[in-house]
Amino acid sequence: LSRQLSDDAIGQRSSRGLDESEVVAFNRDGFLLLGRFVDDDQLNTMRTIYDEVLRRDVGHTFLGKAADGTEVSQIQVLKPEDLFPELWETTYFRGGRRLAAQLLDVPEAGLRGFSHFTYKQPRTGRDTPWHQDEAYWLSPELATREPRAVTIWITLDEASLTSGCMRFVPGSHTGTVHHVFADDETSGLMVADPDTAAARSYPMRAGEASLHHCRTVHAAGANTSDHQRRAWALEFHAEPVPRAEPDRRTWLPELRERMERRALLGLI
Ligand SMILES: O=C(O)CCC(=O)C(=O)O
Repeated sequence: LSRQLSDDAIGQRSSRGLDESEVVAFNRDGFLLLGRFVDDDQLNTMRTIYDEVLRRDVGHTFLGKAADGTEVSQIQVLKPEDLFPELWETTYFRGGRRLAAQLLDVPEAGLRGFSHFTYKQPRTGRDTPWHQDEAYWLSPELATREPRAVTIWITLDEASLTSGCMRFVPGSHTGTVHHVFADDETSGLMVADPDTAAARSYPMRAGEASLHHCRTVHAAGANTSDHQRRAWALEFHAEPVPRAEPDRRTWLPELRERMERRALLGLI
C-alpha cells in the first residue's frame, strides 16, 4: 500500500509530525512504524551516496563472528555525514529530526544528531543481537544522568524476515538492562538475559522507516537472502536529565578498551 502513496503524501508524512495516537503508541511501546518515509527520488539519492561510502571502504566490521565461529562481515559506517554532508539535507534527516524533537519535547535546535550505516551483505548469516542503543554511549555523565534520545531507522532495500528486518520488544524502554559482549573482539553488545516473549519482527519495504527510544530492546535478523540490505540509522539526542539512582553500566570500561583498540573512539 505504501508504494501507492504519491510523492506529496510521502512528503507530508515526514513533514507534518506525528499525531496524538502515534505519540501515545510510542510512549507505550517504545517504538513506532512510520511507513514509507522518503519518495523514490530521495531513496535513489540516498542509495547512490550509500554505495559510494561503501565503495570507499571506510566502514568497520561491527560483528565479526557468527555463533558457530565462522567469519562474517556486517559493515557499520559511523558518521557517513562527515564524508557527505548533503546527507543532512535529505528528507529522511530533516523529517527524522522533526519527529525526534516532537517525541522528546524539545526544539529541533536542542538536538544533537549523528548517524550510521548498518550494511548486511547477502548471506551474512549474523543477526544484530538484542540491545539498547544507550548501552553503547560512553559519556561518564550518563552514570548519573539519563539519556533522552530516539533513533530513526530506514531501510534502502527490502528488509524482510530473511534479509534483516527490525525486531522490537514492546514496552522494554522503561529501564537499563545488563549488556555483555556479543563476540570476543568487536564492540558488539547484547542484552545478557533478554526477555523476548513479547517481541515481534517488522518487515519493511525499501524507503520505509521506524523510530525507537534509546532504551527499547531491539534486534535485527541476519541476511540469509540473496540481496543486500542497506540500512541507515539516525540518532537524535536531547540533554540528559538527572537519574533517580546512579547507573553502573559495568560493561563500559571494556567497551571503551575495545573501541580504543579498533580506533573507534571519537566516532561515537
Ligand atoms: O540495522 C541493523 O541490523 C540494526 C540496527 C540497530 O540496531 C540500530 O540502528 O539501533
